[in-house]
Amino acid sequence: MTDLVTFGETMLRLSPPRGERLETTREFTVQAGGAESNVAVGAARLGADARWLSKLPDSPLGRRIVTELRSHGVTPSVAWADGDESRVGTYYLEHGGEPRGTNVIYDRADAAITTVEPDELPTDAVAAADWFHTTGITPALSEATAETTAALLRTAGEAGTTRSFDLNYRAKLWDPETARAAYEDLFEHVDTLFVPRRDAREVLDREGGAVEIAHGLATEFGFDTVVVTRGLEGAVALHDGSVYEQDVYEAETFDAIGTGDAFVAGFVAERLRGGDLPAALRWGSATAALKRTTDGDLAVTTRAEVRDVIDGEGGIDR
Ligand code: KDG
Repeated sequence: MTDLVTFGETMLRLSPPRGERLETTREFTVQAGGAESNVAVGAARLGADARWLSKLPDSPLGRRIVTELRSHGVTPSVAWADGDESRVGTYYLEHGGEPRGTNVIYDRADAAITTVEPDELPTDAVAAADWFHTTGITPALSEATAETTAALLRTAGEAGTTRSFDLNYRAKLWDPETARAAYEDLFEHVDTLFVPRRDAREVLDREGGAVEIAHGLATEFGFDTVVVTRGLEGAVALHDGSVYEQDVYEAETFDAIGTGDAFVAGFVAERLRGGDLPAALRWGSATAALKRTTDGDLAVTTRAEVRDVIDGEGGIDR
């Protein structure tokens, strides 16, 4: 039985070397990147049996994504589209540095996943899994992805699979009002919500601090668990009426993209091993810290490294 199933788009991430501009670079590093496969990779690296569901063109670019995810221990379950008629989404990432911010440019309109239907995917794998995870990026992509997201959450709910949803609001994909309406339609099918405090305020129209936000959302939508992330201020979780706080672990940031997904991966991996809420928050936070030290979307780490972060052990291993 699979521990974790995720569903969403994975793109090719193209980034110039640090210090070079998109306008002038002659070189790109190419990596796979997508919030839901980032979670699957992070959790697989921590020992979970993880499967990722998506749709890709049957082309060298589509196969490249599958090969990269497989190399990290994820099982891809892909609906293959005609390789000549469909496309892989791409995103360009120009690293920032004071005083210039990091810039993401999407080139993902009409990617293969925008036509996905639930019956193209192994929905029985969702029903058989312990945990199903998806994010607020997927319903933003097309009507078909929104409907498939809802269908998979329903399937998971009927089967008793725990369902988590990371809000992951992306302003370049839609506006706050449209996003909020779509999220609220899905919330009744979600057990654990991950939400950045800023998005709770700006997209979900919530007021107050993290604890108040978590209580409000849990009361209104019936979540078992709400995890509100607050960047460098750490995370707050509300679970079965109790509040838990988690600080961030210090990290030298090399690449912040994928930090939130690494947090979810560590959290879910620990819950799947039977860890309680405080332990899951520690694993989430430590996995996120390790992600920040490496290039690319993926949390390429090990259980021993996460344990060392939690235990405060680092330094040179020789
Ligand atoms: O969370 C990291 C994601 O933002 C990155 O993988 C790209 O999936 C992506 C998106 O849609 O922004």
